[in-house]
Amino acid sequence: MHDHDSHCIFCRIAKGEIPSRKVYEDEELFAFHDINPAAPVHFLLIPKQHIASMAQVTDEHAPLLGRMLALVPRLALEQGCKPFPDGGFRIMVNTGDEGGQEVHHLHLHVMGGPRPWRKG
Ligand code: DGP
Repeated sequence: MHDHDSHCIFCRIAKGEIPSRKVYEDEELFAFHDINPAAPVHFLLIPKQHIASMAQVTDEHAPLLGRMLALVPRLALEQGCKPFPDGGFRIMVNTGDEGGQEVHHLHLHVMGGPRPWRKG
């Protein structure tokens, strides 16, 4: 149903083939804790469909990307981020080598919680 790359670690996580600490799942999306957290709250939100990075995103992906962004506030609160404006969160999308992307499956980093954080 979804484009799937059997060599992609995040495709395999979304399928449950590689274990992760799941935060959320629906038909199109999957979220799980980052294995190397840079902040007290740090999870990744991915489409189940294999999209290599933000650089591959086109108009046809807009509804999917919209769903991803719209889900973040709820998941961030559920994971312990304090409400805006005292709390809040950071969304980061590394893209390509020079963008610092290591895993070539589109993912939103969602980071929050009390500072200092390891990154920024
Ligand atoms: P990026 O540099 O934006 O591609 O970030 C990739 C993130 O993915 C990095 O923070 C660590 C995380 N990560 C890599 N492999 C795994 C894994 O097998 N499980 C989990 N939970 N996270 C992973």
